[in-house]
Amino acid sequence: MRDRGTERVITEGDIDSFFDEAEIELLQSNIAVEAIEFMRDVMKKELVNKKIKRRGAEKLISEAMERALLGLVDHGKADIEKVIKESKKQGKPACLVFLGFNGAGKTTSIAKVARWLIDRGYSVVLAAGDTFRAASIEQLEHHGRKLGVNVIKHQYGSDSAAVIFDARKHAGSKGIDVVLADTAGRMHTDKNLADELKKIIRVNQPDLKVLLIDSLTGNDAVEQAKMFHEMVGVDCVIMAKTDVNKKGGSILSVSYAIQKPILFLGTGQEYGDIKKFNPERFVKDLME
Ligand SMILES: Nc1nc2c(ncn2[C@@H]2O[C@H](COP(=O)(O)OP(=O)(O)O)[C@@H](O)[C@H]2O)c(=O)[nH]1
Ligand SMILES: [Mg+2]
Repeated sequence: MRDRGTERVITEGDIDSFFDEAEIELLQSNIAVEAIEFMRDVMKKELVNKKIKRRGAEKLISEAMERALLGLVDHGKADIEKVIKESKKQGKPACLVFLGFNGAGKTTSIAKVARWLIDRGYSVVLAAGDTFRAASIEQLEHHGRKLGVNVIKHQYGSDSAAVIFDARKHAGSKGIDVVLADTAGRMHTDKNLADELKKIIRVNQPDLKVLLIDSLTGNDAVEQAKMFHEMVGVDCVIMAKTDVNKKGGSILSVSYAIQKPILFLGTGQEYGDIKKFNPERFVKDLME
């Protein structure tokens, strides 16, 4: 920094050397390289040529850092209740389709979201749209029984789009507010997954496409999010298993990569283990 008596002027080099020092720590907490570059740019725009007193430097930088982090993750609110109310006005049930790889946490999160909605007075039906994975239908039915909600299912191997269509029809005729639809999540290379998901979306025109990301995925989380987003367009994200992986970086990176809000964080295996995501609070906690 150039000295001007007790005042200094912040240079680009100051920000660069700050990031050179912080980069490893940021990467280790799973913040993706492109997200770090975004933060570097935001901080340069805010701070370069600012005059500061020697004492105030740290506070100024940490405040700019906080705003840069918020910029990564603040992509509006995914307001699930608003979506439901708008569907209701149009006289139809809201349809939420859950997407993500096997093991990401789709089925568990559907059960948690169902409970969350029931607690808020909404009626729910589940659609067993994962007709591929062994025991997936039974797993959903198990949750349905425990939660006291109906599960609409066909046979294994049947057309997932049709199962979800039936669940919507069922909900429409019974005046049920929300359809939560499970889907299959086979691996990357399986082209059929893309075809199947595209068909589900085309046939059912869901109100929210909710992507499930396993927090434990680490850096691959960003690639997964981009892949699903390119495939069908994701509206919002649930990050599961944040109780197991305390690093918040992949949450920021995923949200930044597809410029979509985080809806919930999964925080455990029980139905109550789901938390509405609050960007401001999240960034404040991260800075501590
Ligand atoms: N600790 C923890 N485990 C979770 C969470 N969400 C899901 N799981 C577990 O992750 C595993 C896979 O979840 P599942 O819902 O079957 O994933 P799916 O294949 O995407 O449907 C199960 O053992 C779940 O209990 C979470 O937020 N925290
Ligand atoms: Mg499942």
